[in-house]
Order: sequence, then C-alpha cells, then structure tokens
Amino acid sequence: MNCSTRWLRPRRHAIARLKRRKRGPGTRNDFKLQSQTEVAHTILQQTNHDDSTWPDILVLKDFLDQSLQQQILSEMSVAEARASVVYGGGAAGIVDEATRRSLRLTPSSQTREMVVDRLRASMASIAKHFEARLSECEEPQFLRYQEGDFFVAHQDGNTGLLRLDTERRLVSTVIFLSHETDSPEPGPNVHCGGSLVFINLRARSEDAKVRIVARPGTLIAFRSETTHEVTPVTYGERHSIVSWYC
Ligand SMILES: O=C(O)CCC(=O)C(=O)O
Repeated sequence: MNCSTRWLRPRRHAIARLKRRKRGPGTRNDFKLQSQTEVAHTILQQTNHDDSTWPDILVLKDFLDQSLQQQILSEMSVAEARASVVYGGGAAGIVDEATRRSLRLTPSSQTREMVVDRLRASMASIAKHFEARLSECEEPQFLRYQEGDFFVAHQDGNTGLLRLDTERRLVSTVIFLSHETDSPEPGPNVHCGGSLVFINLRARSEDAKVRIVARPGTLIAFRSETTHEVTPVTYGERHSIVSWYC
C-alpha cells in the first residue's frame, strides 16, 4: 500500500514537456535524479502515464462462469477468515483498519489453484494488452467487504517510490463476484457502495474518477501503479478475488 503520491503531481510545464518527449523503453535506472522535477519526470516516464488513455483497463467478461462463481462463493461463505493486511509496515503486512478493512478468506486449495490456473492462462493476453513482460501471478486474495468495509486510494506496485516486494507488481486484477446496485435490493449477493473507483491524481475535476461496475464473473486488469480505491460498502456484502502479475 502506498499513500505517498505527492511526487505524482509535477508542475504543469513539467507534464507538458514530458508529453512532448518520445517514450522509450527506459527503466528507472536510466535516469540520474537531480531535482524534484527530474524525479517527477522519472516516475511519469516509468509509469508510462498518459491522460488520453487513462485509465487503461482491460475487461475480461465471463472470466468465471456462473457455476464456478457459485462454487467459490459457497466455499467463501464457510471459509476461514482473517483481516486483510497492508504492506509497508513489515514483509508479512499489518492490519491497518484506517486504510483497508475487509476479510481475507481461504477457500480450498483446489479452488485457489483453479483460479491461479485461469490467471496463468490469461497472462499472455494481459501482457500483450499492457505491453508488459509478465512471468508469474501472486497467490490470489479472496475478499469479503461487509458494511463499512473499504480500501482507501492506493497503488499496488510499480510506483518507483518504495522498497517493497510489492513494487514487483506490474498488472493488478480484480475478479468481481457480487452485484453492485445503487439502492438496496434483496438478494444473497448484492451490495451498495463498495465501488471500485480509479482516481487520476493529476486531474482536479470529478472526471478524475472512474467507477467500475461489472457483472459477477468479470475480470478487470489495470497497471498496478494506477491509483484506485474501494469505497465503503453501505449495504450487503461485496466479494472479490484480487491478484497481481509480476
Ligand atoms: O477488492 C477489490 O476490488 C480491490 C482491492 C484492492 O484494491 C487491492 O487489493 O489492491
């Protein structure tokens, strides 16, 4: 979890200058850091940020069919649960309920492996979309958000700002398992709030936010450095599976 985003707000002229530059395949080590502006350039170049295509999201509909969703949800309903953690305060992560509040559930190893197999099977097409070299995916996290649960705006990795293992993450994925509705509806798998929202920290208007509402079974992939949040759940329970490609 990274909340240190101030470097992502360079002055306007710096952004304009950067946009005029042709992007190359540079890495963070190709740059000599000399000043704050230079640091901002480096991060922007590294994260390949482009307002015209923001947010760059790949949607895979029906990534999990209905019977698999049902199987996973019924396992999740009885699975062992523990509080989700954030990273930065220790390699194993720490519980910090001011930042992230949800439960991480542990379904059967067969179910976890099945999800990993599916994520691996999609790795090449996801790598192609993001023009990234991906070699593995992380152990998926099966999550439940109850009323009041949330995850504040954050990036998952590849920020160039931190010395954490999570920095290796290049592409993040969220598999939706619940229906989001605008007003409470009866049903076992429905919630209000709990929206996945992408935030463009460099824009100052409401256009700076994109809310994703997806059918259960859909996988959403995005660059791990893209700022996103899960807004507080106001009704029902939200279930999702998250993982990251490195
Ligand atoms: O549960 C979700 O939809 C996303 C969770 C998230 O942002 C994360 O784990 O980084």
